[in-house]
Amino acid sequence: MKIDLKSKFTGALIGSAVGDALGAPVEGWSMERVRSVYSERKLWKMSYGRYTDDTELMIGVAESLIKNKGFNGADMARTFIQNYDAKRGYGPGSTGALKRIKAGESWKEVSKKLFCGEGSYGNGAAMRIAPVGLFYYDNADVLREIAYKSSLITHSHELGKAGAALQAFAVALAVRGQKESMLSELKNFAQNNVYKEKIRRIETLLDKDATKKEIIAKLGNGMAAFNSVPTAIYSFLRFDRFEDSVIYAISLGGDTDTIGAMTGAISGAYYGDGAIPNEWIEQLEDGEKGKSYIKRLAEELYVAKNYNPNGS
Ligand code: R7I
Ligand code: MG
Ligand code: MG
Repeated sequence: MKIDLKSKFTGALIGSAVGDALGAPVEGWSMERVRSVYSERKLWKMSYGRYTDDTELMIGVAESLIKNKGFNGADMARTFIQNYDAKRGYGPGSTGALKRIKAGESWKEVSKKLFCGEGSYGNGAAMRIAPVGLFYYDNADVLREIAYKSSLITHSHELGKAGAALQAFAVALAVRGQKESMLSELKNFAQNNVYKEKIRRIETLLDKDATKKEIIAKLGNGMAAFNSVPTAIYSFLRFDRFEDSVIYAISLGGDTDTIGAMTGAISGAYYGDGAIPNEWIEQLEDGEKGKSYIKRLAEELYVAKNYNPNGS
């Protein structure tokens, strides 16, 4: 079945927000503890439809790409700062970077000073990257370049940036309908050995119907980009329905809102917004920048993409 492009753009952004809101109440929990509140029932109930920093930052990425018809680092940083709501639960590195940019330091330099000058390899750049994957879905080189530049606002560690680029490319491949060929495409795309190894592991694990414990041990479920991005890709590839992938991702415990958001972005980009359970969309918050606004952003991103088809 052919799914139209606009539905894929909406699916990616709403899918990401849904995964975030579904995983948020259990963020940081073990796999066993998640099982104690989310039963093995087929469709989980979204009890609390509030999204977190993952979605708030993703909204900022989309707003800035739309406004500038492409990437503008100073504007994207400013947009993150304007949207920042501490109650959404930001990571310490991202909070520190945005505070320093607000105080006048350069958006290109601040993130390099974090973590004793190593820069962050947290998943904060990857979890917000879906709009970059959509806007540059047909141009892998520009996609990588913009994923790196947009990551730099908060994350300068190579593993943080490469994780964001890999997640963006997974979203792009999903938009293009390339599920069967996703792993071989990702293998060609990845330049960093840590991610190359993780992609090899995804392949092996998919072949053998692995247990959740194995996935946690071999791919990871923590806050580092090299643990959560591969797990999101695996969760998408293992199943054939949006809800099965997102439920699985969150059931692993750990950084559940973020792995849920990343899995939701890839799955939504593949299946389109029509595949996201209504029960979840209904529960998702709808305030000033809630689900109606996110849907509108997806449509505007789609229009902006058509206005700038080469994605330059
Ligand atoms: O990546 P970031 O924005 O955090 C995102 C997470 C998601 O789970 C959100 O849902 C929210 O809860 O926060 O924020 P960072 O602080 O840059 O990175 C997250 C964590 O990764 C850090 O707090 C560290 O624990 C770890 N980390 C590092 N540890 C040691 N050395 C990231 N980079 C390093 C490092 O270089
Ligand atoms: Mg979060
Ligand atoms: Mg998280």
